[in-house]
Amino acid sequence: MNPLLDLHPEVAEALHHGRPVVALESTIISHGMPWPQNAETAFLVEAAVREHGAVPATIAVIEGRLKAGLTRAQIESLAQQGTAVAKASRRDLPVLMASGRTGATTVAATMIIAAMAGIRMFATGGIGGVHRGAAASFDISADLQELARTPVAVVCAGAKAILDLPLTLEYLETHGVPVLGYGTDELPAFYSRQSGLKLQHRLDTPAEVARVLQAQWKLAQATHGGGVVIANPIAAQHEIPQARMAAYIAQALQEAQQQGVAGAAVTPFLLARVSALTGGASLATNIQLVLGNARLAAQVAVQVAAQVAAA
Ligand code: PSU
Ligand code: MN
Repeated sequence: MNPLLDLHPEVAEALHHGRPVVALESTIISHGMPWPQNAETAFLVEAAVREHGAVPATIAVIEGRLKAGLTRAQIESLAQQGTAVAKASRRDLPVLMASGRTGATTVAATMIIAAMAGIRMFATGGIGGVHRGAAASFDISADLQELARTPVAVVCAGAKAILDLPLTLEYLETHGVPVLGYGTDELPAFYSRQSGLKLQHRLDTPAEVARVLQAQWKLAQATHGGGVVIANPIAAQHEIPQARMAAYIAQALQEAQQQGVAGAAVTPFLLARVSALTGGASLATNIQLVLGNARLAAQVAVQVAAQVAAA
């Protein structure tokens, strides 16, 4: 076992027996949602993974240790401390490890720890991406670079609508990251089912997705290839159509600019502002889309395990 890593006993046992495991991130808990909805959501997401036949492994850095699988108390503490916990992306990991500090892991850092643990499926809300105005700010999430190099499949509701979605897709294409539409021909826009951006690949069942992942992992081994994005639109009854979101997003972006919000603070600021501007509607949608992604990730993980066992 990797000496940097602590596996929760239930996660270790499942991995040892080739049973399905789904990784979950913790930035969404500490920085993506307010207390107490963040703790409630984290527990609901773990329950959704279990209901669909997989073991959840929520990932974080706790007092300098890389953790795959957290206790209830650890999740609760990350939720309660909120933004007092460091937001940990790839660049932050060695500093947190060396200083024994705690960090909530982004998609990028969660992928790294999942890969170290041998977990290939990961569910989140939305991946980071190319920010609007990136030509001037250079603000491109490290999530995209991680998807290019680390072989983990990320189920998400597309990229957050606060981003530049066309440029995010271009970046993923350049870096050879497959983006699979699940039951859709276009990239979902997080709160909304549609973005108007066509995808090249559509799959309609967990078994089909699992077969593509198996192929990608073989390729990744031979070519040092990276991850896969599984883009799963929010259920229709929970979506906020793009036209309604556009004005709120524009206002949140303007406020961020006026207040000089930059760097890692941008994404949490925008999510919180959009939530306030929509009177909490975007938070309810955010919770539902994470749950939907957790269910699909578990279903795909179950299919992967079955296909491996049958091979
Ligand atoms: N999706 C959400 N809520 C979040 C995030 C994504 O629904 O809080 C977080 C993820 O952890 C993602 C991060 O990795 O935002 C991206 O931040 P940045 O743009 O600074 O890379
Ligand atoms: Mn950024």
